[in-house]
Amino acid sequence: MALLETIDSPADIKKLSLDDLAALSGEIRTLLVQVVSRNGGHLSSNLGVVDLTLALHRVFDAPRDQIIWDIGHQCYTHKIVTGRRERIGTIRQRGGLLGFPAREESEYDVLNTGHASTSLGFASGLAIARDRKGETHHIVTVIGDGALTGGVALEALNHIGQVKQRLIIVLNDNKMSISPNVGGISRHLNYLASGRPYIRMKEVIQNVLKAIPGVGRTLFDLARKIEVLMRTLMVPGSLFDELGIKYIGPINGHGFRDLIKELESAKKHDFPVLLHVVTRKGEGYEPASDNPSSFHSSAPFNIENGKFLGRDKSPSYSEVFGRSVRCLVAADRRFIALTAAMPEGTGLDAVQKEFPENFFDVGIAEQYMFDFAGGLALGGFRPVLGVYSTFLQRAIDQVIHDAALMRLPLLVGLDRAGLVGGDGPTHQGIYDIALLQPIPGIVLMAPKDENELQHMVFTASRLDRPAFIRFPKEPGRGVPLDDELHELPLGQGEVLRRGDRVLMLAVGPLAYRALAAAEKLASEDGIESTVLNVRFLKPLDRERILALAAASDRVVTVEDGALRGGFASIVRAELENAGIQRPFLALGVGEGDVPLASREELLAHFGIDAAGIYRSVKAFVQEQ
Ligand SMILES: Cc1ncc(C[n+]2csc(CCOP(=O)(O)OP(=O)(O)O)c2C)c(N)n1
Repeated sequence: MALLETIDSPADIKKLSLDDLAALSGEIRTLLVQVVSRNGGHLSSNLGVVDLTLALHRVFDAPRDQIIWDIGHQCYTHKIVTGRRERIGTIRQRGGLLGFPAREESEYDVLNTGHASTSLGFASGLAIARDRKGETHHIVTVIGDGALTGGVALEALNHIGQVKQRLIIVLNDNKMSISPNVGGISRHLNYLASGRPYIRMKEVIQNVLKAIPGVGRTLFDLARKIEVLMRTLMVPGSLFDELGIKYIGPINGHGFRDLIKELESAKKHDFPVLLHVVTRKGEGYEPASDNPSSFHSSAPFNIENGKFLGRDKSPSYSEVFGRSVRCLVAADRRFIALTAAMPEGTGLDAVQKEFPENFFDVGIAEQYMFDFAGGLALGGFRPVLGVYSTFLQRAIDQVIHDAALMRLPLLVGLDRAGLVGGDGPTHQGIYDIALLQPIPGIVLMAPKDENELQHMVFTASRLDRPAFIRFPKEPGRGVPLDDELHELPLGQGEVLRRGDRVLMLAVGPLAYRALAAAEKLASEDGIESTVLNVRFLKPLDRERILALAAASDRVVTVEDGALRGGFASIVRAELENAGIQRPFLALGVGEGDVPLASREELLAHFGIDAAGIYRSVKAFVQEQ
């Protein structure tokens, strides 16, 4: 790591020769593989942009020039060369560097990001602000071909082409979102990257010249010059040019000479330009370049053979969700599985593989996915959507305005609901209860384990209105999975244990943690509790909850989500309406930042692991 040790800031990159840059990128790749093999992380995306990142920091003067990373999952090299080299080993770990850019971490990080397609809007606003203030720095945004499929990025392109502010968009095209990228824009990028527009133009010019009798050598030379000129000016048929943004490319994203030359010349324009940079995901580490999807968000792995470590034996909630949807499709082809660029993450690749006709990946387009699903439902089909809780936030208007008001029967699996380890504040799934519970007519469930999840998928598939099932990112409990699925009685919870001192109302897999706490309270402290697995957040098992509360000394709610507006607020309001006054303890995610940590550490941090629940309930009982 000889060279890398001399890089304390981007200024040190500017001194290097092209050969040194190549050597440095090799050292950085080795470091990235080492770190991610231990901590997990977005390996293939980061390996793909090492050269691009070095070229950017070579050409631009950050932090004066502002370099923005869309999503931000590919920022590791940026972090390494902007003064965080020595802390890179702590990335994604408690107390360590975030795996995404964060303003509070460094002045080189322009935006806090994690969700896709936001960079262009910010860049556009920053460029207008700069110009109004008479400042002269550059604004450069790096957006992937996947993130470019997000509607908000396309809205930004539309506006940028109109306002025409000075701005450099670097399109990092590796043909991959997490999985192979999809859609017409992706096809258009392939067309541009292939150089076909240029070849076509060459043919046109040659044909025109051939049609002129007696064409001599000089005219052919002229034609060649016109070709070169046209190529640098504009590739015909580029969508970006049509929108008013000058297209430059394609550029080899692993060649420093070209990258530096094109970035330097992009600086000279006083209107928006888009540099189409072609990179390879996983570049430099064969297991990742051979299998970029698996190494997109990688678990720790063995560097020698690229095998992932410590894979859990019991299927994850995502896998069980995917398999359950696959069963629905197998039995009834009206069911159609939908994902917004997360086939593997949501488990719906199980449907994609076996029933490709009954599966759609719509790109990073959560809002569109809900409207598309609405259309399918109106047309008599049964859409099943897999979406992470944090990305559902994008589509709340569609849920309210398009699905709920028409009571369309969408079945939605809300994956990664609750506290999420490793990815930090942008990826927490803690707001879905608060966002969904006021919406009339919907159903919201939370299974206590993976077997209950199967039954909930089956139950939701029988409903005639939008139904959401929230489940976390944690290994399944390894409980037996029933072969025969049945409908759960709508709006009914499940009493797991009875006792008269404390009523614990627990959401999702926290029910087992509450149960463990209740057992310990009984055996060690003689405090008996009832534990209700809530199952249905909406419709709520209201009568039973009120009756149980009336029969208990105290009420405790336990949820893996934001307390404000969440389950605790619902129960509190119900008790108040019914005139039942009991000392009340709400356990969940309080206000304030969610720190970077693993899921188990976060549960402990917020006191909603078994030990935390035990401690809090014991103190609560002893209070009076
Ligand atoms: C709104 C939103 N939906 C889904 C995701 C999950 N996600 C993270 S990275 C990614 C793929 C991004 O592809 P691309 O922009 O091409 O970057 P690459 O990883 O290929 O470099 C997706 C879908 C997200 N971050 N934000």
